[in-house]
Amino acid sequence: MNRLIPFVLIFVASLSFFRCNQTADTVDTQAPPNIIIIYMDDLGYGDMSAYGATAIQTPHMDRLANKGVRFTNGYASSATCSPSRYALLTGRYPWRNEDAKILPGTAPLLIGLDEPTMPKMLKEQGYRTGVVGKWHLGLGTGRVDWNAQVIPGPNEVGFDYSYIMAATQDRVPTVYLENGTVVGLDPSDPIFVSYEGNFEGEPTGLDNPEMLRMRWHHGHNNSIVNGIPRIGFMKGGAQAKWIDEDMADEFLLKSQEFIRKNSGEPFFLYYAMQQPHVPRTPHPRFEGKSGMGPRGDVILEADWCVGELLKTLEEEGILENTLIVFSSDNGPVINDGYYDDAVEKLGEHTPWGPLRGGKYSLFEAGTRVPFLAYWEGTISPKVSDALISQIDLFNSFAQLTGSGQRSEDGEDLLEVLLGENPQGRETLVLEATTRTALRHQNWVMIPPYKGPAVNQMVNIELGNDGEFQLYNLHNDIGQQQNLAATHTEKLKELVELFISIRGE
Ligand code: NG6
Ligand code: CA
Repeated sequence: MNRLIPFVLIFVASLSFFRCNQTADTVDTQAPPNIIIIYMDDLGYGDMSAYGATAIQTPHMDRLANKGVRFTNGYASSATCSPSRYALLTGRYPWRNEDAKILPGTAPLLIGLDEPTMPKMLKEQGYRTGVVGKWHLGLGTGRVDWNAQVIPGPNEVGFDYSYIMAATQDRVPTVYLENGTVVGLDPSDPIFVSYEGNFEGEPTGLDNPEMLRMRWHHGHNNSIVNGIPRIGFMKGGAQAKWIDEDMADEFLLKSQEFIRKNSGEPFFLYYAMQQPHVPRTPHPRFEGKSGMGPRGDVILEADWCVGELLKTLEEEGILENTLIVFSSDNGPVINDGYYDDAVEKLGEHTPWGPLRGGKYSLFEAGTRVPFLAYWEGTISPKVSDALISQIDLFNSFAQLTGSGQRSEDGEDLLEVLLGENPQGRETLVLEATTRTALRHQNWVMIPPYKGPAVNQMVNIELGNDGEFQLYNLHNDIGQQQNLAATHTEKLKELVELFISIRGE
């Protein structure tokens, strides 16, 4: 099949799908679609009803799934956040960058200023580019003054607009930054941030349990913000601190504003939601709604946000000219450091679906995530078993928008993304906290790794074993049967392939 289908042809091919009040004459065949990436934080393969969850209903996310392409073999590059986000935006394997690990809130910008990025590429194709939500890719060059303009950041690696939290909801600084400036900062109450030590006289989760409304289980016992103990120390900036329960509304609103402002031209929006990462702080509208505690409640909240975003696209009349890709940065975790009832109220729900492991794990649930492509009127609904990674979105969007740029490790899977081709990748390197494994066709090979089999704190199997592991996902999606000892030829094939890619 000709892999160089320009977007114009896709439009022409899809004209029959356009509503009858639109004719070929009124459709601008030159206009590339808007692109939105909705990126969840720690949403598991089994956390949506479209992926089989029955204890929780996610109708708006399901709409994307049921009216778009629902991938059963869609991957984040990594089992943690910063590496996956790095791969998503650069199309480069994060294990090539030794700094691509879970970053503290004071980490310098992880993406090199000369590195190709998805937003830069799309900007060159005439897109207005924006990021709203969780950044967690570092800011500045080493020592950030949060009271001045914080650069470089998203705006220096391709985004025209940014409204972000610097790292995670559980890490300081707990403020929003708009285009590099802390929102709502009172200059007479400057912000200081440290990951080394506390500021004199400031309370901490460790020393001041009486001040807490959410207790820490492991880690998360440094500065207290809004009664929630965080990772890292922060002083000052009282007026600028976010209200955790309002975060979903805030990011939604900023996304809607970006869409409304740019609905007349092609835009790219990276909407990086914070749910269901800890601390799980649903708006009171969603409190208790899932019966599963805050983890379930924030999934319902996120689902509602997706519905509101779709409404905005409809209101602007651009739903049929917008490609939406929905996914998650890594797999699920139940207890990620706070006592928040997630374990106690989980009931029958299985956030990992039929997969083994979870966040931080080299087993499938670490990196295999919900992965949807939705383009009303252009994509015909289907379930695709094609192997696809978020790392492929750079090249696929380049192809879609007529850019000649290609990233280092991505593949052009535009036809796969649009559900027109069932043949995805053959091979993908999986990553979890700097350890790597290889998926090739239906096989997964995990090399021997020292380290605990289970992270007891989060109660997740990490995939470590002293021996090689080999699984055939075709009939063993739950990775129960290690075939390394009996399928030695296959093991050899995958090990050689792995070494040829990783160079070790
Ligand atoms: C871990 C945190 C965890 C979470 C994770 C990052 C502790 C003990 N655990 O270090 O709570 O913040 O980092 O998650 O501090 S991620 O989705 O952004 O990668
Ligand atoms: Ca995450």
